[in-house]
Amino acid sequence: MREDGLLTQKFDKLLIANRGEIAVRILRACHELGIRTVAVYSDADRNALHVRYADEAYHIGPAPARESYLVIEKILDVARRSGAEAVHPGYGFLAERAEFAQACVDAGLVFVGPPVHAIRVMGDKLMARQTVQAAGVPVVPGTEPGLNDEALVAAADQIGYPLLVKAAAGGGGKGMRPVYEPEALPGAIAAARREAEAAFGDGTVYLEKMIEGGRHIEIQLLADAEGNIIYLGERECSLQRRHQKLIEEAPSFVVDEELRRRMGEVAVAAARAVNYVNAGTIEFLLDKDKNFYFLEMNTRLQVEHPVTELVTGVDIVQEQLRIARGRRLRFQQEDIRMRGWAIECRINAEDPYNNYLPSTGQITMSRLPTGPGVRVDTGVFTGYEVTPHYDPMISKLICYGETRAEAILRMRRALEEYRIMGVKTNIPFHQHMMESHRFLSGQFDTKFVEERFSMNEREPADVMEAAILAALVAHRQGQQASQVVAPGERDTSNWKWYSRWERLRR
Ligand code: MV4
Repeated sequence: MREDGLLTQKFDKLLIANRGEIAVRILRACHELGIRTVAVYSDADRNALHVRYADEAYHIGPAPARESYLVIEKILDVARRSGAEAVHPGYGFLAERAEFAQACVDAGLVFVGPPVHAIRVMGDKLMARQTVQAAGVPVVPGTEPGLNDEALVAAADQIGYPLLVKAAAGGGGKGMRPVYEPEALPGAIAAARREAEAAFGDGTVYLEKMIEGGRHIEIQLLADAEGNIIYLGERECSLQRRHQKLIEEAPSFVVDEELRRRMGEVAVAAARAVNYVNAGTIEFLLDKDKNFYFLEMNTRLQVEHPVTELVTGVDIVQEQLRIARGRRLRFQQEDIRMRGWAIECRINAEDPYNNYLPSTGQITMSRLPTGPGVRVDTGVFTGYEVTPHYDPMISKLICYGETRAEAILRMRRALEEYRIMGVKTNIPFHQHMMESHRFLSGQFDTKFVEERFSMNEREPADVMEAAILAALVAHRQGQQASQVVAPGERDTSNWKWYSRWERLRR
């Protein structure tokens, strides 16, 4: 074991400390690599897909996660009983809990993830900010650690308004408060502190200047135990609602080769600052002038990893397992090429026509879309019972095309094919978004879904047409700047897309 709590060594049997689609995704990678698999399940998951796919499955308690999937001792007990030599935490649940990674390593188990130290540093958002800033990574103007309320108020005038009060122990938007004028600051600090204390047992808060109209762009990284770190390009994750991502794509409409290289190199420097190993993601905020700032590092496999897999051809979960087995990265930075475009729609059991209210019950019928450029990652099937105990995401629909336009056309076609009965889903939301001129033209930021997107409004046809053309022109300029069309020469490929789009429009 390394001093920072990293253990890498060959293993032949792995326990998956998770459920649902991500447990299934990890099982698939294991089966491809000849690794034997151990699943765990709660009362609510007796018939789940991950239980059926695994070589062995162990019951770990009642449906509520805090009595099953979140109980470290139960997971370790199954590892002991089954003879598993490694643990993959997936995302959510125990994935970013340093004490879980530590407990695995203490039990002699390989934790398929980063060193304990890296989880700890990046888990404290204020410490993460300090650490990467010292490594030359741009952060949003804000406060240093160790300031009392008085010092925070004094620092605020330097930073300027609007600003955000953030909880050090927060992350993912938890415990964040906007402040628009000085009079509101002391109250916001006190409230944020109280909230953070209650939620995380740590009331530490800090201030950051608020970047308005920014986009959420994240860089996927892979790092091996020898210190080789590469970036697999970016994902555009701005389409969110209440900090839940709904649609992700790779590449981003607004990132060109040069910006990708700069963001990638900065992301590698951030990871290197904590001696990072395994798969990880650096979240950046990209402002209107294309300045980018470090927000957080996610020290886990992410929900949206498939869009990166489709455009790079790298199987991220297989790479995680290889890295954890102590192997060197199989790729150098020059080997990584992004090709085509991938879009992911998260299919949630919720009602987009009723304030996204979660929908539960038995799935009486499920017919998945397939065909060219379509991938579905799911843990559910006909007969499956959607319960209120876990996340409402029941599947991920990922479409690939040579261009963004082709990916969108395939997504529309796939959403049309998709049939789920028994629970309500947000498929209509995605269909509506795939028609939205703002989505088609790539003009959206993190506020778009909540503030400017309505399920009830229809955009007029002429606005749609203008937007489609704008999107196609912008896309071609960004993608194929070197392909010159002679003056007067009609660009027929644009027209082909345009007419197909026209036909698909309802
Ligand atoms: C910000 C910000 C604007 N300015 N920080 C939200 C999640 C967490 N990772 C940080 N978040 C933000 N931090 C500064 N200084 C805006 C957000 C934010 C956001 C970021 C990414 C995606 C969606 C978001 C929605 C609301 C706010």
